Amino acid sequence: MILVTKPFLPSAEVYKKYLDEIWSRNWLTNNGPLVKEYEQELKDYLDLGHLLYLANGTVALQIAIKALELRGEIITTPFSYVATTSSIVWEGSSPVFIDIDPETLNIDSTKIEEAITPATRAILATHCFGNACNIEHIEEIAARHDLKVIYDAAHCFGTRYKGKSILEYGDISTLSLHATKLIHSVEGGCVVTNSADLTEKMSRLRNFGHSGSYAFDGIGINGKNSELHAAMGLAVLQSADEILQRRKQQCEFYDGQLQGTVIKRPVIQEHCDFNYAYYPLIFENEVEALKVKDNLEKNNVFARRYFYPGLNTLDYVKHVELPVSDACSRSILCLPLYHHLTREEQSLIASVVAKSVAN
Ligand code: T4K
Repeated sequence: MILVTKPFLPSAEVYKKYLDEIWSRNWLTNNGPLVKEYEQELKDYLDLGHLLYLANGTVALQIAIKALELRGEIITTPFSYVATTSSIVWEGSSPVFIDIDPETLNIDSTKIEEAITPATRAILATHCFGNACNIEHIEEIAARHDLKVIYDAAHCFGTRYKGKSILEYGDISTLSLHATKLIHSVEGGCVVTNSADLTEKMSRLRNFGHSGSYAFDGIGINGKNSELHAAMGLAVLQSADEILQRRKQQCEFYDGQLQGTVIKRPVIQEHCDFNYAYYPLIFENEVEALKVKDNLEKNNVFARRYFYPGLNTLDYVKHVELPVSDACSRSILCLPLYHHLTREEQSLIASVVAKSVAN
């Protein structure tokens, strides 16, 4: 059985070395030494000034929204994982969905201004599948209308934009380090900002609002992560170069195998040094996508409909029709992609896809 992804496992020996440290210290969580070491290594690897390691990418979004004190309308994308929208609603704001760009699958920045109302507080855009949004345009609009910008960069470990980590853009960017991600720590996430003040504030927010052992500064949540997760993160990070490099080769291999078919692929935003996190294919319509999915399943291959259904159809949001996103959600499939996926497996998958669209 070939699933859409398979978490990367580091050598058990490397992981055990970190576990031995944990056993000898008897320190398991609450900003322990491995969490600090992991934060530093992530900053070094990604070349970032400020980063906080959190429990997951969802709490990272919630903390970002809370830190920027957003209450009102947040303009956002309908084409993302559910956490992008649920975190807005969870934090007491309303998502205002606008359509996506048919080429990049990211929020269509030309549609932002017409959605701005006196209640608009921010733009929350996903760099979908690791591909950059139209950052310049989003930030120019945000500056003109005095709006905050959060990027859901859950898929973006290793993506660079204009020569620096994509996580450096926006007021805050969030990352996921979930087991299914390119680089992971089982569960995990990060918030990244260029502001030392915001970092300090988010550090309090992730720790119940503690400003001292017996002192609190505002409301907080438990967004911390543990020494065991940091240990896995540190062990996986040792293979980051190899993982990123192999992923690129695997995507290029799929490209080669699918060359000549009529299947559409997202266009990578200019100036984006993409991380090849996912391999999405956009078919002509839903019938075609489901036919391919079905044929793959007959061969024990399980592609996924990321992202279906559109977030504008969730039962706790105001429904709007968004033709590009609605059509894309129905006609997209992500092919299996993970470190140990072999050339033979990729060839089989590509040939089933190619034959399905030819018939
Ligand atoms: N924003 C965006 C844009 C996101 O994509 C996500 C998460 C978030 C925010 C929130 O970040 P986190 O709070 O998760 O850190 C998966 C992941 O659970 C989720 O993290 C991810 N996005 C989303 C795109 O994909 P599912 O529902 O597809 O997961 P699941 O359990 O079906 O797993 C996918 C495949 O991986 C399955 O075929 C089985 C395989 N698998 C999975 C796990 C967990 C394994 O082989 N081993 C495993 O341990 O959501």
